[in-house]
Amino acid sequence: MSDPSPPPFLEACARRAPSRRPIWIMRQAGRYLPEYRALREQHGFMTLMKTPDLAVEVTLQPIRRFDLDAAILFADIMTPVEGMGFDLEFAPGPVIANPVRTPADLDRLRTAEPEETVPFVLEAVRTLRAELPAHVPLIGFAGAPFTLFCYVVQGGSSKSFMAPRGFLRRHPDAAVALLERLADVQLAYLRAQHAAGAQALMLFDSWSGLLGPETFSELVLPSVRRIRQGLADTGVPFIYFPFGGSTLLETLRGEPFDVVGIDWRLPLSRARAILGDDVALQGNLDPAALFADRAGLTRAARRVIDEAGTHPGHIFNLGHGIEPDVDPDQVAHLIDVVHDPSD
Ligand code: 1CP
Repeated sequence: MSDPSPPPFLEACARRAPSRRPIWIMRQAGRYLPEYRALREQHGFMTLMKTPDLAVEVTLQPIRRFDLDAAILFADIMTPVEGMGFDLEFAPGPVIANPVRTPADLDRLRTAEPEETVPFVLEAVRTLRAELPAHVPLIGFAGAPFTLFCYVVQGGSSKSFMAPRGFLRRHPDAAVALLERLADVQLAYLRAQHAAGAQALMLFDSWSGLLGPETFSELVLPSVRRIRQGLADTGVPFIYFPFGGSTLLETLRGEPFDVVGIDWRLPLSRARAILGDDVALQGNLDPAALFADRAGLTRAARRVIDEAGTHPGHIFNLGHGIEPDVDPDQVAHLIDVVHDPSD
């Protein structure tokens, strides 16, 4: 018989003592793995993402190699945005040929069902759910409305995202309308992933840290709540990750999020003091710690564990995605330390 104990990742999300401290790694399927690079030499990123067998294979690569406690679907936060009528490419970050520049541009946006716009994602989720071992839950995900707003108004990546931040100030009503449209599309997308078998749902808010707390809570947080509320009846854990968002945590206290992701800039003990005990924390090893020697990596991982304290709601992760030139053996070592920190 297989192990009857509940998956540690889901236990930690529910703030119940897990049988071991769970760990997964943002961007765990990616370029630091030779097996990913081999596939990527044959196929473009869009093809990997849009071909269910390939997306399944890439998702499973790190699960085969490492003793990880969760899998994350291989897709991108921009994937469902194409269905709204945006021309999307990756170079390697997202590039949008027809960004939103004026409020009138909102009129051309479409809202279509995920089954129509991203059937390949849903098929990959169904297959993964059947293929993953029982102790490795599948995380579905989407981009948070403001982060997607940044890309669709800027038209690509940026350090400061001044075009979207300017749009937010110049056209607050149109900005809120666009955030709501994006929230509705992401909500439908996450619900479809859940229906296809995703066991936890994560919202990546990579750029909300560019905002001050007042702007964030007045204009942006309502669109996150809209998604959270729309998922309540699914009963699966909801993870919100405001990257660079340490200065926003006060505004998140008391929100009904099961898990909040913390980047490496804020020790987990301080995040815990701000957010209170009613939430699990995910994070937050500095991705650069994987470039330390073994002893340095061990120390850095143990420090994160010490900072997490005795609260049962801790999911070990990096504070942001893994870097492409990390040695996979370092990842194996990190996972060992997290599972058995006293060794
Ligand atoms: O060339 C390639 O191989 C493509 C590189 C790549 C990959 C592997 C991109 C382009 N996206 C992805 C996959 C991806 N993106 C996943 C897969 C699941 C995983 O293993 O974690 C996830 C969860 C994302 C999420 C994502 N995409 C975020 C949120 C997390 C974060 O990093 O802050 C963001 C901001 C994006 C946009 C994006 N897509 C790709 C790149 C290079 C970027 C970042 C661009 C930028 O910095 O503005």
